[in-house]
Amino acid sequence: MAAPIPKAELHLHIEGTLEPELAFALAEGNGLTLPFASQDDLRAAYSFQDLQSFLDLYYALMTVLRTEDDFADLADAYLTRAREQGVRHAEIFFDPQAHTARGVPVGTVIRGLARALDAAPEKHGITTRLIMCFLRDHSAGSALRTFEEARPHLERITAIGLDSAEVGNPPAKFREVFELAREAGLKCVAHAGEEGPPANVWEALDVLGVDRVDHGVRSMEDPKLVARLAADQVPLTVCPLSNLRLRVVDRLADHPLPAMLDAGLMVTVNSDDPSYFGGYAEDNFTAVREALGLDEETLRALARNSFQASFLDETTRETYL
Ligand code: ES4
Ligand code: ZN
Repeated sequence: MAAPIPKAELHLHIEGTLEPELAFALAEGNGLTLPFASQDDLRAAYSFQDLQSFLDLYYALMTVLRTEDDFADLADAYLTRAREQGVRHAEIFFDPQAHTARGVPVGTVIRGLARALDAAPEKHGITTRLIMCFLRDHSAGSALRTFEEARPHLERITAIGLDSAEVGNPPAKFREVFELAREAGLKCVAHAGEEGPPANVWEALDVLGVDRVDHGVRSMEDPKLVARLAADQVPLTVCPLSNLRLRVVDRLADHPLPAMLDAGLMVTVNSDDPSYFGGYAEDNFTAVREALGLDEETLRALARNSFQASFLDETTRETYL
């Protein structure tokens, strides 16, 4: 790889960085047997029809994560890969309910991740933030209970987010937990307009009051929404290889990224679930350069946007630009 462009990663599910090798090692350490004979067998299952078929495997495989050390190992492995891909700052999602629902306390998850993240500036040259996501296919009550369980750890958390199955689970369902988070001084983001319609992006903005929209690619179907996103320079964390693998687009060459840039949107390029979608941060930059013919100046602008759209304070942000 040529020297990768320094960038921030703003859309990264830590559970989606679980590589087959680590999954088998953690399974063995925890006395579990995976329903795959080998790492190659597991990789062969990474052929997805849509978001749900991916989520089924994603939730199944992450059951190997049990102990604080497991979460620290997962995050440290990601940070090693991220640095090789030019990442200098990472705002990392985690899914507490995917772990608490199977008996792993939220404190175990947060302490494990935080241990690796605390070491990251010195060990990897990467600063980080943590974003706690709620699973939108679980109830609003479950999100509220999870938020209260995480309250003792909120000083570790910068923002809340909303992820998992979008269709049928619109943002407004989670109005209350987003209000509580804002009262607690947290930033807010939500996946919207990935598989779901532009109406979900409107709701994320106007009902949840999000500071960034994750994905948002289907916003391009609604010219009034595009005008709103451009006027307010709402950051959109776009994930090209994810959109390809989950069949949001048929071919990378059809991806709306160039049209989004032409419309004056504040777009960033990110990796989502890199272990599953075939590429980390720089791999996504390379893929869009090759498939969409983006020039060096545009790629630099995307990297600059990634720092601009981050939750770093103004002074720290300046040091990256
Ligand atoms: C996700 Cl690609 C994607 N979309 C929605 N939720 C997710 N959780 C992990 N990856
Ligand atoms: Zn995502």
